[in-house]
Parts: sequence; structure tokens; C-alpha cells
Amino acid sequence: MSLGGATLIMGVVNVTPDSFSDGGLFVDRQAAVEQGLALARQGAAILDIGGESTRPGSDPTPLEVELDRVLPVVRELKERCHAVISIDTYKAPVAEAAIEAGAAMVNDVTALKGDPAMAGLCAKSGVALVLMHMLGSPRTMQQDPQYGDVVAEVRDFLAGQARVAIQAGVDGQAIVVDPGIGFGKTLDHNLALIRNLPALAQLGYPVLLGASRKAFIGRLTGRDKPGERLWGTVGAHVLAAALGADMVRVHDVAPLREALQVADAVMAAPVWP
Ligand code: PMM
Repeated sequence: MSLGGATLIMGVVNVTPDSFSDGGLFVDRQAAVEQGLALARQGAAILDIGGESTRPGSDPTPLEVELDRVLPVVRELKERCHAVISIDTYKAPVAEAAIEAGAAMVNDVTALKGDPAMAGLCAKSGVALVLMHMLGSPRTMQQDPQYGDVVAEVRDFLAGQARVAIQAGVDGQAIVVDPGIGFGKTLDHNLALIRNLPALAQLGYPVLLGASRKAFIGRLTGRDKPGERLWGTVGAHVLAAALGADMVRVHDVAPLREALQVADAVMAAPVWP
């Protein structure tokens, strides 16, 4: 299934001291709110608020710390802009509190594997649910990740977790799938997953792709600093949109919006003959 038309932009609002790409910039809650408002003005339909870094090698954040970081930001952004608020967490108590504070989407990077209560919570509250593929945990995921057939394995895992969600009562229409670029993947795995997004789109759920500022872009472009990977990020997401992504998760909303306006218009033109 495709949402058709415009590729939706999910703007990243990390309220963490240690995310790989923008860590430390927005641990100040007010700064995170201002960043979210700016991204919404620039064209983010969704704001994804996260209070635990999932960068390679990172440790989990205690529940209370995560709640304290994200809840005021969710509440204030819900009040002050029209974007859909997404909570980037795999912990059901964080998701539940964020939903009460106004979140309408749960972005679970463990695809329901992190907390047995998550599927039931999403079913009960009727929120949209992003299921993302990750191999292992953030602490270990980049230590020599191995697949037989990465595209088939990621697709089959996501199909299976979507079935788990639906069995728990989640509306199939509310499910979004994401191959999890950089989460237990080599450069070649990431490239294969983007190139073969049509195989993921065939599952029938909207597809989200998050390649923004990630290490594989640095590998390809020679840009060591995540903040300098904008042009590579644009390249990755324009192609992702052409290959079947319905939504992209990015830090730099304004340039991505213009790039995707052009990409979406080209893809909407009639195919000859
Ligand atoms: N990437 C990060 C965090 N959350 N969620 C989804 N659904 N997909 C992703 O690719 C993804 C994610 C890591 O990036 P960040 O630290 O810049 O937020």
C-alpha cells in the first residue's frame, strides 16, 4: 500500500545528551520544543520525540529519566503545533504517558520485542505504530552483523511483527514498517535495503525510512561529522521516496521538503508509453 501523493516528513526531536547526530543540542527541554516547532513550520507532518539514544554502543536510559525528558516536550508540542506527535520509545510506560500527553504515534525501534505490554497498549489506545527492524541491541548491533539474505530477513521479520501487532488488536491500517537503516547493518546491508524498498512496500503497510546523517552516508561521502551529511541524506531519501518510502525520518526538514516536493512531482508524472 502507498499513502500516495506527498512523502510525509517525520522531523527528529532528540531530547538526549548523546544521540550520534545531534546529541547534546536538545537535552535542554525548551530548546527541544523550539526545535520541534521549527521543524513543524518547515513542513514536518510528524515530530518524533525521543529520550533515549539508540546510537551504536549506547546503554538503555532509566525509565524515570526518559519520562522526565520527553513528557514536557510532548505536552508542549501537542499544545503549540498541529504536527502529529510520535514517541520514539520501546518502553510501554513511556509510550503510555506520552499518549496521555498527546502522542498519536509510537515509534518502536524493537518492533514490539522490547516490552511485552507495548502491543496491547497500542491496540487499546488506537495510536499509529512504527515497527522497525534491528539486529540485536544498540550496545552490540554494529559488531559484525550477518544475514543470509538481508532483504528477505528484514521483510519477513517485519511481516511477522505486524501479525503480532494485529493479533494483539492493533488496526492493520495503523501499522508502519521501517527497515532500520544502521541498526545492525553494514554499508552493503543498508544499500540493499534502500534499493529493495519495493519488496518491503509489497507487504502492504506504509514504509518509513530513516537514513538521516547516518554513518553509511559518511562512509560514502567522506563526511565524518554527522552534521555535514545533508547532501548525502537528501540523496538517500529522494531515492527512498522514488522506491516506495511513504515517510522519511530526518533532522533537516526544510531542505528535505523541497527535495521531496520535486521527487514526488516527478514520480506523479505519467510513465511513457
Ligand atoms: N533511527 C534512529 C532513531 N530512531 N526510528 C525509526 N523508526 N527509524 C530510524 O531509522 C531511527 C529511529 C537513530 O537516529 P537518531 O539518533 O538521529 O535519532
